[in-house]
Amino acid sequence: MKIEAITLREIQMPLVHFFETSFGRTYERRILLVTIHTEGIHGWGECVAGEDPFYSAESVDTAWYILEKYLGPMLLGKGLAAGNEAPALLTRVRGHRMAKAALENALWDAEAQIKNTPLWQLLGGTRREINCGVSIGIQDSPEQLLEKISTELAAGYQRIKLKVKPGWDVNILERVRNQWPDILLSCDANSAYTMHDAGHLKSFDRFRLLMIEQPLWNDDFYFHGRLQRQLDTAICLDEGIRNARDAEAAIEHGSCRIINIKVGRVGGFSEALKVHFVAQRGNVPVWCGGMLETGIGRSHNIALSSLQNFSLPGDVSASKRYWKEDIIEPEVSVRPNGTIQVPQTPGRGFRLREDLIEKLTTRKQTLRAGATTA
Ligand code: OSB
Ligand code: MG
Repeated sequence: MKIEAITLREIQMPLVHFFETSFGRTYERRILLVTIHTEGIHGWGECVAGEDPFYSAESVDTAWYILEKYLGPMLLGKGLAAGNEAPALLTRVRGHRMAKAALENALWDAEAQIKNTPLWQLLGGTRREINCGVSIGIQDSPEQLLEKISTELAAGYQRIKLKVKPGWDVNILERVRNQWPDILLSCDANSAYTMHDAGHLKSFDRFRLLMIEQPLWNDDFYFHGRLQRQLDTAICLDEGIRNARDAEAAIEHGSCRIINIKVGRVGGFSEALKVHFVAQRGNVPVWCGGMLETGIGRSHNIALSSLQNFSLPGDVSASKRYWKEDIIEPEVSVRPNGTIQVPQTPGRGFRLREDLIEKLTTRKQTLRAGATTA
């Protein structure tokens, strides 16, 4: 694959319903999409960085800057045999894993098209369908939350994950557990607690949660290990796992019993696969996290989720939960048994609605070897 040009593009899409975590509320997404132009093929990648540097240090604007100034030029004019050759070419840039992932994943997307192979097969997946859960944000009232849970259970989702923070946790979990004693239930704190809350977090044990996701600092696994030894409930790390080395250290230290893999958070498909295999060797199940993606990121998450150790329901759910109109067709839909069928067609398995993408575009820039054009 000779990299002839790279297009950076920002699109804006309002969410069907706001999404609130312990770090803030989002009504509208700004999303950076990357297109790799190679041999008449367009490979697409989605950057999962948020509008603000609140989930992690990256944001849409930092990713754009790093892609334009450093990562794009490192690939332009190069010839690559496969997407998995990208990390070595980008390694001089430290961090900025979401920006790197957008680029690397676009290469895999192109490679799957060129090889006329489904992306999931290229990644080494085996599952024909993936198990789906939902992540439900903090709402304006507990009643609104209970209603949302009812809707998602009726749609067939296999696991409900609730966003929690101090003041929206035990009171909420109590009501949910009273209403649904037996559902698969978990919670995600996005680093809203400290070790001063260890006793409080221990009291979550009575809700029989499948896991509590990233209760402590985003950059920690030492204290998560200490906390895990005090809890019956499994800790799942999200923010804390940046790469396979982190996964190995966290597992060895006993910081978690489950790992959430987000391909953007770990820097692309290559590293996501490594995390998957490290966890598999350590008997730690993984599941695929979500970052409010459009259909491009969503289709990539489906492909990744087809690997064997993705044995717990993920946060990959139907397009219509997020978007009035998704930018792929067909949109991602979930069957009544709470699964998504892994597409058997070559590439990402979903066509792009390029006219719609064009309409939603608020800025666009094409980088070419030795030149930059708006
Ligand atoms: O921590 O998993 C998270 C969304 C934005 C930032 C962080 C997280 C999330 C979600 C949403 O939980 C998952 C989804 O895409 O549905
Ligand atoms: Mg999380």
